[in-house]
Amino acid sequence: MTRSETVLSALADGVLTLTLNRPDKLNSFNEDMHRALREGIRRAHDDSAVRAVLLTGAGRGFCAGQDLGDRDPRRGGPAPDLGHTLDMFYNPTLRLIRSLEKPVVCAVNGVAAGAGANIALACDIVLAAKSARFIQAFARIGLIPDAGGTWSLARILGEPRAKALTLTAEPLMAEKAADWGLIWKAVDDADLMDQAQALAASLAAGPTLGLGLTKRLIQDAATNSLDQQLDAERDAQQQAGRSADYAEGVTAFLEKRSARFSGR
Ligand code: LHQ
Repeated sequence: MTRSETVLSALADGVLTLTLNRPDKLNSFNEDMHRALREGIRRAHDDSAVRAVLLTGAGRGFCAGQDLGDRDPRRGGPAPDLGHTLDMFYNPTLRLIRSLEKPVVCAVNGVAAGAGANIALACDIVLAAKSARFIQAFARIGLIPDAGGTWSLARILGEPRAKALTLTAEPLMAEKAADWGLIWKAVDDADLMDQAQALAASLAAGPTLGLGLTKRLIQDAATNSLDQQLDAERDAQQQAGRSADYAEGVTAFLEKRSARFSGR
């Protein structure tokens, strides 16, 4: 399988759909898939035709984290430097997702384990099939939760639930994940892709400059003081107020019609 096949990429109506595509391995990451996903997200940064991203998985799983067959310890040799793997692969991708000033929707179509779960949680709006489960599988193999998991779980869930999920590696079903606020929605399996595509399309047709600024502000709120955040809101609102989308939004409201946003 070539690199481009390990992540399928399709752009339509402003939505770049990236589909993790190693279904026989539950879309676990090998180096090709790491590179292909990173290239996909980088394209979303660089290509103004991309106004939203939809990330999902092919087959019955979303992503089972790192391909554990890639570093079979039975082959012997020195222990791998997994910190290097994070520096080379997961961390740049996580940073690209979080710094992308465009909405990223994730459709978790099946099991999301290890780094696969935490990549989903790094996305902006996460929908999951009701049959999907999230597993912080790391403790089963002697690792720590990576791909931003310790950061996002502790922030979203608080210590008690974050610790229980990561220390036990118990699966968390999609509906409970939604009840806990870890994801946006759990939907019937048959409806997942329709709902995720409709959501991504409606975001892509929206005032994406303002949506991108909103994403950044919400993320920065975690580390800003109120004073810093008020200043950041002022600066972003100044920018949004100068956008063509603001003028179009207000004009459309006054003319009692739907707005036609351009993302500028
Ligand atoms: C897999 C995998 C997989 C290879 C399913 N690899 N083949 C790690 C190291 C390096 C750097 C830093 O970061 C990380 C981050 C991580 O992500 S560590 C966590 C790695 N992931 C896991 O530990 C999860 C391993 N997988 C599982 O526990 C199960 O497969 C889950 C619970 C995800 C799904 O269980 P089932 O639905 O029962 O499916 P299955 O186990 O039968 O898997 C289907 C196939 O996919 C099977 O292959 P086969 O040839 O037997 O049909 C699995 O071997 C393969 N597969 N995950 N991570």
